[in-house]
Amino acid sequence: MQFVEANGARIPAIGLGTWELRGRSCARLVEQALRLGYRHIDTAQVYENEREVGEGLRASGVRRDDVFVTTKIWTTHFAPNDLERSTKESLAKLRLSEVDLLLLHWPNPQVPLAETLGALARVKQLGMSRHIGVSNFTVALIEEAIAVCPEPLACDQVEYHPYLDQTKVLEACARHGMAVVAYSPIARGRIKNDQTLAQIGQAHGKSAAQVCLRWLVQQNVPAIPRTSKIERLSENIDIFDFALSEQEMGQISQMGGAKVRLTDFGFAPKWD
Ligand code: 1BO
Repeated sequence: MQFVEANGARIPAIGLGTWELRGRSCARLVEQALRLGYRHIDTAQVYENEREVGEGLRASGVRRDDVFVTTKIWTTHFAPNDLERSTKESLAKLRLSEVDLLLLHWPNPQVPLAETLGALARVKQLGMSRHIGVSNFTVALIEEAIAVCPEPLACDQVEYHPYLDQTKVLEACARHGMAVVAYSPIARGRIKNDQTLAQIGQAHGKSAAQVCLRWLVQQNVPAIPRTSKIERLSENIDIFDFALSEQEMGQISQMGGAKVRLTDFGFAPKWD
């Protein structure tokens, strides 16, 4: 497993995304992923599966300290007291004393960012999270966050795959030592049938999805593919025994002009 260093955090380059995984199958996937060598699990309050993520973690037998666990605070808990209270609730569900990374899930303009980030920094200082960061933040919001946050931010977790150019966010994060963490890294499965990626994969004996994940990791972008199929878990992590050439990397990056954004809501910020 490779790691991406970001403002003190050491983030395993491939993690398991758990959005839309629920109940026993979520716990089983987390357990299986960890047995297969995953060391990074991503959850969120709004996914309603923190309890099952914790169960899978314990069932795997992997030492807690060897696993990087991220959770995210939902936007309705951004008022300072509420943020602290809901973090405690998340930890109770996960049955952990701390997470590795705690993120603001989406920007919420209804609560001043300085107040929310002050509270997020405080839960870090209280030992509830080793690192803190944001998710779905634009460049302007990253700059604002950096200016008001008393603690370093480790990452901005955003939708990122070959069909969505994220150059601006990548540059802003790099300026501040932050990682970009990619969710929906295989574009919710659409990548699997991509002819260009499949062709590149043929030369390396890899699938289109593996080429896509490799393209992210080679940019120092940790990726958190979600799958509900146990057989896909091994495929998604088997990307560390080959490398894409500069020309292949460039060819894939050019596909970002498609501007395919799969996760968008009325409350989303005005994207870069
Ligand atoms: C509403 C959830 C978006 C991805 O984390």
